[in-house]
Amino acid sequence: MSKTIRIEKRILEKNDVVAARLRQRFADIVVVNIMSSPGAGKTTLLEETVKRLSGKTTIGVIEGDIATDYDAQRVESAGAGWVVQINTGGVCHLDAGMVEQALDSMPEKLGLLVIENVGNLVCPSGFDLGDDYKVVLASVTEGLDKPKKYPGMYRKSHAMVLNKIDLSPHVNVSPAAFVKEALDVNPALTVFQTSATAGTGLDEWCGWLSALKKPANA
Ligand SMILES: Nc1nc2c(ncn2[C@@H]2O[C@H](COP(=O)(O)OP(=O)(O)OP(=O)(O)O)[C@@H](O)[C@H]2O)c(=O)[nH]1
Ligand SMILES: [Mg+2]
Repeated sequence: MSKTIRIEKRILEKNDVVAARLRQRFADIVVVNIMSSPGAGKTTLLEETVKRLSGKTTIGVIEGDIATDYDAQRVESAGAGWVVQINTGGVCHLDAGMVEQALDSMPEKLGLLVIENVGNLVCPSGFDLGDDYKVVLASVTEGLDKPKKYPGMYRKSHAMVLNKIDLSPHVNVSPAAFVKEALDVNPALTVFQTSATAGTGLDEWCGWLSALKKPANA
C-alpha cells in the first residue's frame, strides 16, 4: 500500500469531520454544489438564475476559483444577496475547511446557498462540502465521451445541466445523445438542457432549484 493513498484517506476523513459540522450549520438552508470543467458556464448560469429568482428568494453564493474574484463580482452584479469568493491558490477543488472559513459573514436569512466549485471534472466531487445537492454542469462543447470518461462526478450528482445547447450544431454533438451517455452512467440524474446565454431551459432549471427541500436525512 503506497503512502500517497494513506495520506489521501486522511485528508478525506478530516474533510468529512468539517463537512458534518457544516451540515449542522446548514440545518435550515438548502445548499447546492455546482461542479463542472472550466468554462462550461457555471457563473453564467448562476448570473441568470440570480436574476430570475432574486425577487422570490435571497440567494447566497460561494465562489471557488484558483485566483481572482471575477466570478464573485459577476454574481454580485447580477443581484445575489450575499457573495464570498474563495481563492484556493492552486488547489483544484473546494474542501469543507475552505467553506467553513468563508461563512463568517453569512447572514442568517438566506433562501438558498449555491457553491460554485473550482472548474475541474475530477477532484471537486471527492470533497463533501456539507451540501444537500450536487449538480454537474456539462456543456455540449466538451464532447460526447465526457460522462463515461469522468464518471465520478456524474455518479455523485443529483442533477445534470447540459449547457451551451445553442452550440450543438457547431460542435456536432446532439444534446439527446449526450443525455443518454450521462444517464448510462447515472440513471437517477434529473436532466436540464440549457443555453445560459440564450435563456433556453432556464425556467425549468430555476423551477427545480427553487422547489428543492432539505433532504430528510440531512
Ligand atoms: N454559446 C454559449 N456560451 C455560453 C453559454 N454559457 C456560458 N457561455 C460562455 O462560456 C464562457 C465561460 O462561461 P462561464 O460562465 O465563465 O464558465 P464557468 O464554468 O463559470 O468557468 P470557470 O468558473 O472558469 O470554471 C463565457 O464566455 C460564457 O459567455 C451558453 O449556454 N452558450
Ligand atoms: Mg465561473
